[in-house]
Parts: sequence; C-alpha cells; structure tokens
Amino acid sequence: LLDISWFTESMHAGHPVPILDRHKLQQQQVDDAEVMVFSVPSYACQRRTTPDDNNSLLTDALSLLAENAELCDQEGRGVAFRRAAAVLKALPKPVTCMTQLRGLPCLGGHSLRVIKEILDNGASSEVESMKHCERYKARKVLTGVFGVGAKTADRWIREGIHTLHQLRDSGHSLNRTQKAGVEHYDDLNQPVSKAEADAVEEIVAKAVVSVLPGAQITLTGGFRRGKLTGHDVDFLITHPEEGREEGLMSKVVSWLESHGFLLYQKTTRNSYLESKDGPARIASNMDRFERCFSIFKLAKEVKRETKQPEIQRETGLQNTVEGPCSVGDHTHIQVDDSILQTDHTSQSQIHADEQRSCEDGGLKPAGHKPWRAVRVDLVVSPFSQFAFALLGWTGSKLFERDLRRWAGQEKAMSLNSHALYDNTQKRYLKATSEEEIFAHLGLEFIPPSERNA
Ligand code: DCT
Ligand code: MG
Repeated sequence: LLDISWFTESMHAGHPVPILDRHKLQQQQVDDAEVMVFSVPSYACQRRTTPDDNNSLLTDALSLLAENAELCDQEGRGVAFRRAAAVLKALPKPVTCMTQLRGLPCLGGHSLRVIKEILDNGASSEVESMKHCERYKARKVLTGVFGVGAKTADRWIREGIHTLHQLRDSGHSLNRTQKAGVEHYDDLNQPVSKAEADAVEEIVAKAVVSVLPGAQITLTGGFRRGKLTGHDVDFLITHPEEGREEGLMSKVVSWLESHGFLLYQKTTRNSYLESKDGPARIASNMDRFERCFSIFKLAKEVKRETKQPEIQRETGLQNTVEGPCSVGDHTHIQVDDSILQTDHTSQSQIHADEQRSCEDGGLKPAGHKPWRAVRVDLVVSPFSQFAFALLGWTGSKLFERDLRRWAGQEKAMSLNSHALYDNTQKRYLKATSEEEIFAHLGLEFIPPSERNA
C-alpha cells in the first residue's frame, strides 16, 4: 500500500527514476507509516468497486457536483466529478487526511478542494449552497419528470417554472412520455427495491416464455451489480437460435399490455441491420438494439414466495457470477401458470381499486392505490451479440465509459454493446462470455458485483 509509482510516474513522465531516489522516497513513505497512502489504477475497469462505499460523505458531495454539472448540460465537468467520486469509492478505508490521496488518479484541483473542506469542516460550502440554490432545486424537480432532460428543464426555468404545479398551470403541452412522467412522478422518484425488481422479473419472464419458448431473460443494470435499489429495472432478452429473437419485443409488449401490466411503453426498433459500417462503428454511445422504455404497474402487496420455484434458472452463455448478484443472472424460463393466477388476481384487484381512487395527475398525494409505477427497460439482443450487450448493459455507466476508453486508448480497439473491433488486426473479435471480452482487452475479469464504479 506504500505504492510510490504515482510519484515516479507523475514527476518523471515515463522516464526511469534513479534507483537511489526510489529508496529515499520509499523510506520517506515508511517514516509516515501511520498514514495509509492509497493507490488505485486510473481506469475504472481495472478496479474492483463493490456497492459498499467507505467514503460516502465525500462521494455524495462529489456526486452532487457531478449531477449539477450534468443538469447544466456540462458533460465534461460531470464526468470529472464522477471519476473523482469513483476513485474514492474504490478505496478500502475511509480517507482521514489529504496526504493519503497523494498521487491518486482523477482527482483534479476542484475535487481536491471539496474533499479538503469536508475533511476539515465536515461539509463543503459549495455543495451546501448548491443544495439550497433555487435553480438547482428546480432543475432537479423538472428533470425528475420521466422524459424531461436538462435542456427542456432549463427552458421552463427561464419561463419561471420551478415546480410541477407551475408546470401544470403554465399550459405547456407535454408529450406522451412527459405526461406519463408527471402522472407517475412520485412513484418514479421512489427507489425501486430488489424485491420489486424480482417481482418485475417474474412478470417479464412469464411474458417472454409465453410468446417465445426457449427465450432467455437476464436482469442487468444496477441490480445485476448487487445494488439493493435502483431508479429502474433493466432486462436483456435473447434466444439461443439466432434470428428467433426477431419480432419478439412487440409480442412481449402486447402480452404485457393485454395483461394490464403496462402504464406506458415506447419501443424503438433495432437499427443494427441498417448500419453499413458494421456493428462496432457506431458513432454515439447509444446502442442499436430494439428497446422498450416502459412504466410497469406493479401490485404493491405481491403474494409471492421470495424464492422462485416456478422459474428454472440455468447458466449457459453467461459467467458464473459470485456474490449477491448471482441470483437471476440468467433466466431460462419455464413458468408454471400458478404465478400468473396470482398476477391476474392482483391485476383485477388493482382495476377494481382503481375505480375508487382519484386520478391526480401526479400532483396530489397518491392515496392508497394498491400498485406502484416502476420504470422498466427491455432490450432484445441477437444471441451472437449477447455477451457484448450483457457487458454493456450491466454498467456502471463509468465502468462502461472506461472500458471503451481502455479499449481505444490502450488496445487500439473499439468496444460497444454489439461487438469488439481490433483496429490493428482490422477484424472483429468474437466472444460468447464477458470473460472472453475482458481477456481480449487484456484486462483481469471483474465480476458484476465489483463494477460499481
Ligand atoms: N448505460 C451506459 N451508458 C449510458 C446509459 C446506460 O453504459 N449512457 C448502461 C450502463 C448501465 C445500464 O446501461 C443501465 O442503465 P441505468 O439503468 O441508467 O443504470 P443503472 O446502473 O442500472 O442505475 P440504476 O440502478 O439507478 O437504475
Ligand atoms: Mg438501471
């Protein structure tokens, strides 16, 4: 842990340090042995970051600054604060003094000032004043509406709209997504629990197997990384026979709609077949899979066992995942009709109760409605791209960003959620598991539960 490579690298920019200097430096570090100096690699995809955080006071502050930068449409500043927070999140112990941070990567002047102030005074004045800033609060409220981004929020704020009431009174016409966002505002801003994610998984599994036996669904996103809550639930769907997945999404969506599980859905069709440049040459980070952004209507009191005897899980294509996220990593669905009996009952109960509940447009207390709205993302991938899609959709966002950066800067490769292209060999590198992709990239395999950068 008394790693001085940071010093030699930064001071000598790649030139070897005379051996004597190295000894002197090492000795100096040993003299300060009371202070544990941390060392972490600079790419998030080289680090193991569990969902635990030993430095949440610092990382919360930096994440808030990142969020504010993103809300102001300043992506570069946002990423810089996200990187600083991620480095601190990877540390094995709480930081107690600035000396421990010497030479850590990704800590810029601004982040270091914020950290120092928190270590000295317990809080950052910048972060505290930001939290109370009217503009920040308005941005947060308005971008909290599903379908409203930073630009739209800012336009409204310039017109004096700071709250949902003011938005309603403004007479602005909202698009279909934003209307759903306002209507289910409170529910969608309430974190989704793992139990709720499991309940959604059961429903999606039933839908998928009903319309295409043999299809497989995998819980991705934060829940696959072992997080206990999330802002949505993400799923990847595929079928082992390439081509069978075509047309699957619309059937799944129809099934879910006809069973009363969807409050909102918007499906974007896949566009990889239109790409003439090949799957790895996509300019934007957005992938081209068929995707459904949806809002589920989830019964609040789901009378289910927490174990899921109806669903047989098997591991095939994917990794063996260690830790808390191994459950549900890959679901091969064979569902007994009994769970749907429960679902039917709860859904019809919901419809009955609904008649009595008042529609409030998301602006009145939700009352005692027996369901809650949950954001769910469904993605369909052809089997040959599944490992890349799984890696891309597991996250975290910073882990993914750094995987792509590592591929480009260190390996002359292009990685996205469809493929890996080797620019030197001028060919695609195939993979049927995440492990193979890490191996192609010359990286130690990091399991999902340690990708929480
Ligand atoms: N993703 C990505 N780049 C983006 C958006 C998403 O690489 N711009 C990947 C990484 C995570 C995954 O898709 C799912 O996205 P989110 O649901 O937004 O992230 P999450 O980690 O699941 O976060 P949460 O737990 O809040 O849902
Ligand atoms: Mg998610």
